[in-house]
Amino acid sequence: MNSNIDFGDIFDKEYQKVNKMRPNILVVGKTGVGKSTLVNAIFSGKIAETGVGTPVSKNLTKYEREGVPVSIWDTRGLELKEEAQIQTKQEIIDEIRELKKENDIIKQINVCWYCINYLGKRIEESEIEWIQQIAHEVPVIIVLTQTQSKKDDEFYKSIRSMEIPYKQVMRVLAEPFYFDDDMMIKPHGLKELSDVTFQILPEQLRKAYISAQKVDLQKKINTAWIAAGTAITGSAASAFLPPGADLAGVAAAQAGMLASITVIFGLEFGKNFFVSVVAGIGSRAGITAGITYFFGSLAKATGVGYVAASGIEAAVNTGISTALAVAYINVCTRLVEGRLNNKSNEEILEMINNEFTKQRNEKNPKPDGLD
Ligand SMILES: Nc1nc2c(ncn2[C@@H]2O[C@H](COP(=O)(O)OP(=O)(O)O)[C@@H](O)[C@H]2O)c(=O)[nH]1
Ligand SMILES: [Mg+2]
Repeated sequence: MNSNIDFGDIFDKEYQKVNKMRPNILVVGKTGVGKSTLVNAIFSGKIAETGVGTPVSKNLTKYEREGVPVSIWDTRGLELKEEAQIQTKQEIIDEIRELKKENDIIKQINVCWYCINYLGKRIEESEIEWIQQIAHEVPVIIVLTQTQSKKDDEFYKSIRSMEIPYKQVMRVLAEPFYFDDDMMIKPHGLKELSDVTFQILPEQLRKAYISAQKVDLQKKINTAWIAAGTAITGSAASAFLPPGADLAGVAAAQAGMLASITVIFGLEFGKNFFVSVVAGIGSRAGITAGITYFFGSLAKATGVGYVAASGIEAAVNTGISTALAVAYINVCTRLVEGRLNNKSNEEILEMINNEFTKQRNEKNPKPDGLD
């Protein structure tokens, strides 16, 4: 029914737009402090375990995973003895500088998480110097990992008072910490770290970051809504279709809008989800009058051909697209929140349709979870 639209291709195009602008995050710290655990807690797809590492230089490897638009940079050689480390550290600094020289935000390190294990309660002079060197090259967030207490104790104060041009000192616990069977500290600080990172990143890389992270749903909703607005405004200009016009353009614009929302919601809503659920929206027969506008199916639905069918005014098109965006964002939100576990694609489709009908009757439709 939607044979003229290649949904897989539309998804790939939207993903590539975001993927091109992926941020580079350098994660540094001694072995065992909790770097991998932290990366896996903040981003979708367990990049630290399953990501593919590409050596970028002698001492830097970047880890990436399909569907998660972020690159995690890891250092090598810092497990070595003290003397060997001095040289490695200098080489790493040189490599960071080299990347910076290109003056291209997508090639350089955009932010560094310098991880220190809070449980150790101490930091050596040589490590302080090392952080200082990095902080002169790139924005550094000092991350105190495995923090159990958020009391401002001496260790925390001593880290904060270090003479290093860091951006922030953040305390996190990436996974629950168990004392006994019945005593547990919940993870904390992840959303806060994620937000500070987001603020530091260049504007152009923020959308990819929002897509890759999984700890801040609010940002996904807000960003998806902005993306929908941009798509709707863009297509409104060309939305009045004189009789005889092809509806494929409107249809592709709507599909593109939904693809861009899907990408922002992230990996769990990959291409398969998009192709199987979204393609279904326009192909369901006998549903509301509004939804038959989707994906160029209007002409078929009215049964009178293009002349009558293509006279869609911009305002009508905008209203439909807006209601569709809100419906889709609301359903994606519920999916992320785990409220729709075990629902089939067919049931999800039904839910989008019901939401759409509801939003069509709203004067001023907006996603539920909007800031
Ligand atoms: N409970 C708990 N354990 C953690 C946390 N972060 C790290 N760990 C543990 O510390 C160990 C080393 O963590 P890992 O992430 O592999 O450290 P890395 O070498 O810096 O990548 C693992 O056994 C983790 O389970 C945390 O936030 N909570
Ligand atoms: Mg690790």
